[in-house]
Amino acid sequence: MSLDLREWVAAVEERGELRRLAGADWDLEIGVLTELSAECKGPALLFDEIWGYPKGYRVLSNALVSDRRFAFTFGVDEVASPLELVRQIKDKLRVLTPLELIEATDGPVLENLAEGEDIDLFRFPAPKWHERDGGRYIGTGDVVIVRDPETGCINAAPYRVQVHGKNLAGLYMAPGNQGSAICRKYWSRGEACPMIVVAGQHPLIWASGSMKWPAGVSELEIAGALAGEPLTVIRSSLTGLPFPAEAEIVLEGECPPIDRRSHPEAPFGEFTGYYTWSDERGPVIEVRRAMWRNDPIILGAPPLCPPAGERLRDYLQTAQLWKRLEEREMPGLKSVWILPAGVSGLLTVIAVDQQYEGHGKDVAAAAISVGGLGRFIIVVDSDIDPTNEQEVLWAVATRCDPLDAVEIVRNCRSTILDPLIPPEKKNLAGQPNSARAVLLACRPFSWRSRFPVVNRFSDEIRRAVGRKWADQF
Ligand SMILES: Cc1cc2nc3c(=O)[nH]c(=O)nc-3n(C[C@H](O)[C@H](O)[C@H](O)COP(=O)(O)O)c2cc1C
Ligand SMILES: [Mn+2]
Repeated sequence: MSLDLREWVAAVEERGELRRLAGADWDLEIGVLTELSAECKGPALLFDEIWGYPKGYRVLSNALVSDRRFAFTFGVDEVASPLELVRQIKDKLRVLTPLELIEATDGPVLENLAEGEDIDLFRFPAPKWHERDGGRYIGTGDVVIVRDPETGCINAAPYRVQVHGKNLAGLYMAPGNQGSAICRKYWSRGEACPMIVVAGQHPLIWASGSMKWPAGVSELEIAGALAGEPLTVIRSSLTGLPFPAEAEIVLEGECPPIDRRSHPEAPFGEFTGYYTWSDERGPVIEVRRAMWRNDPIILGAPPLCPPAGERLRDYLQTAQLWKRLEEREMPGLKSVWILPAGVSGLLTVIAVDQQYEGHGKDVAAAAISVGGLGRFIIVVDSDIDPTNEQEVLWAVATRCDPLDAVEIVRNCRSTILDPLIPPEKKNLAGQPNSARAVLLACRPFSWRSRFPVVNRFSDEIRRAVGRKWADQF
């Protein structure tokens, strides 16, 4: 697959999964239409002739909200069940080898270039996505590219980017993320961090950036591996940072230490389904150069109140958690799943074939230790379909004794975006923490063979009787 967003748009349109909408307002209308359509897993939406903007300046949203488009984009089975889709992505991640970047000196993104006084971020129709957002966000399905000053490694990850002024943007980088750690290295020397924001690009570049990779692994090279074709980049004459030659919009500049320059950032409707954080002194990006293709497309991916919105984060996080548990050679592991309402692993379900006393607890402990935000980890037997909320709740209701099958693990890693962190503990310097609860919703191992038998008919008898009565029933 080519890593050009336009080819992706053309392919999706050909499959009847793209809807073009003309005349919407960047001020909430694009957001509302995106939410309404995402709630029914609708087509990708391509907004054009946006109110107050010339024709051609576009916003694409809901790129991967349907499982079918997700599977198509990742090159896996398009009619697979959601669990099978995630399993195939997990298997793909297991054997992925980064593909070295190809360097070019020219590309479509250089079609337009503005520097200094000519830069105007309001040239692009960045939407105000949610009612109470603090402003317009040009970066939601974006990637932010920085270079580690010590190792020289390039990091690319989606961090939201707000437009503050003609040549001033701001962003939010969670303290645990590599991008944030890299910025701090520059700041601790009193330097600004050179930075590139790619505000429109192929969804696989965004997807690759959104996953956690070991420090030093290049998300841009991973994007190539996911596409099966190396990414072509141009190296900037300004910062030396690479950016995709076929990107739609590239903003380049630097992020000064926050004690030198900062700006209020957010509130912003977040992935948890709340407005949880706003920063009086958010880091800024002083934009020195903007480059864009003719008729540029912003890739928009606003977080929406669960279970609506992109499942990208959950699917990829599930695949990565599953992969890591497999790498630990955890026996009896059947499947891993993050429920749609369990955003980003706040509610994760793991199905196992129990092999020994304490097995469920081992699996849950491993899941906590390999990361994710967590909150509830539900371990179920392998007869439960983890993607079926009702089955999971039935298992909790009937197999999980609160007295000795619920474990609380205190003071684990958290984020200021967690709606349960009280306001007085919300500051970037503090390290908020939160608890994990493990619900062992599997039959108690020691007497599992004597556990009451499920009274649902076996598949065999259901099929046989169903066949016999097929014409009358
Ligand atoms: C749609 C989307 C939006 C995201 N927005 C942010 C954000 O605003 N700030 C942030 O720190 N992380 C955000 N993330 C999560 C990071 O991209 C993710 O943790 C990534 O693995 C960080 O990579 P890094 O460790 O290389 O920095 C977002 C993820 C997705 C999928
Ligand atoms: Mn990284």
